[in-house]
Amino acid sequence: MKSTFLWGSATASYQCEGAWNLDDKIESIWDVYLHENNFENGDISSDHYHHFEEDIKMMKEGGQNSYRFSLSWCRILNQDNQINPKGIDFYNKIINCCIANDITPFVTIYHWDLPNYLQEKGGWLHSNTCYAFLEFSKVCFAYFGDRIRYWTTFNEPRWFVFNGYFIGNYPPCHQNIEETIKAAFHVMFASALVVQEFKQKNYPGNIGIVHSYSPVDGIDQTLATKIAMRYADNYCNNWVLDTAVFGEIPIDLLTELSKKYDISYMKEEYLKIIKNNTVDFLGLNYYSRVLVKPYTSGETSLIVNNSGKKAKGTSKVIIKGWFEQVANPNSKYTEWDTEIYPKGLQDGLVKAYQKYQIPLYVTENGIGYYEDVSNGIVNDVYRISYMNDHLLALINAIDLGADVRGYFTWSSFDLYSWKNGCEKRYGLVAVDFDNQQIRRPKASYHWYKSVILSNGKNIK
Ligand code: BGP
Repeated sequence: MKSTFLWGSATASYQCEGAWNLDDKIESIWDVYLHENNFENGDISSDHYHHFEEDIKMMKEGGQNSYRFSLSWCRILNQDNQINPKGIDFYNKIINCCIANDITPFVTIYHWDLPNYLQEKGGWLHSNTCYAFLEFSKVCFAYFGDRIRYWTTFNEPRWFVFNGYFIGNYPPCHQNIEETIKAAFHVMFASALVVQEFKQKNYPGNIGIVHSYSPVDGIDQTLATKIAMRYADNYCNNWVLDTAVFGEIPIDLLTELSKKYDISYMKEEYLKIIKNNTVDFLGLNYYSRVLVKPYTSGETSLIVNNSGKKAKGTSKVIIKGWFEQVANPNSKYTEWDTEIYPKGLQDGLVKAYQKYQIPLYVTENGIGYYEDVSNGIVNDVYRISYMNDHLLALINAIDLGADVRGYFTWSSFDLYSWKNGCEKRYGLVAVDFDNQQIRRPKASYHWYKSVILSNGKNIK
């Protein structure tokens, strides 16, 4: 591994900061949605807002040299688009603390916590939100750009757009295919607007986007399966990756969509901005691949388990006329029905590099588990084994020629797992949510440190 390789871990503002209404922060869609429905929320969560120094020090002591975190729009700007100095101050402190500990900050501008007032004005269905996002990004660049060298515009457009507008289990909880397509387009346009700003103003460093990467495999080699794989790849990956890297939405995808839907809001002037403002690198979050077969029957349906409860064998994706996702009877699955398939990371990184030819970072990878953190050290051997196998896949991909420059495990410490609540834990460090958010490193934290110190050599 090169000496510049980023060995890190990742979090997101809403999931870990807590302090939901402190220091003039305004409400995000998640605050409103979770409060209104009486769902478990991130009001306090890991209270990173008050523990960030301790957390960053632990990263340093754990050998990590980079921290991926996101900026909360709701802390930085108020409803009248005025800058909140307390929000700026908070992120200045985080960034400075990273730098003082030799930790490279790796910043996500948007990890899903849209200001609620913007949702009330139409959210991602409205191009005004794209320009509001540009204004927010300008503030981020102006205040933090002197010290940040790695920026990403969005975390996982597919995940938050499909959950919010198609499945309806994330705010704004719509179930509408036309809206899904429109929101997806606006997010990709907003990303390009921000890339344009970054490049025009010549900020130092690089800018990318983070994608929930699902490399596609087929059940066999037949032509029908290959066609299904192409549909699945467009659906899962290409609309984000091709659009961000090549500046073009796949034409066969647009052809399909335009047969059924009005896509006239994809104006030439917007497409031009997308074309001319492509990313410098890709952040790929990898949890699993997708295995597909040709479509047989049934309505379009997307069932994912993020109820917080274990539910093996319940996930299902059918896109009518395009493809069906199938389970592999020979694979292991997590309790939340995610296939554990490290080879998918190796293949996916090689494939992505061959196609896109720009630097890649694995910006999330990890396993959620129910764990008792109330006493002693959590002996998370399953996490060690999961990370070992995925790091081996990453090293193999580098050996096969992929330019992979960093690995961030999800997550730095236990945090709020969206609709899954706080019980499903991903952290290298345990957070005792019932006992003043006390932190205790898990076995995986020490193991990861030894991996980093060996520069990956003790991965087997
Ligand atoms: C990714 C998100 C993260 C994180 C992770 C685990 O999609 O970027 O924010 O939450 O998935 O998912 P979950 O917490 O739903 O188990």
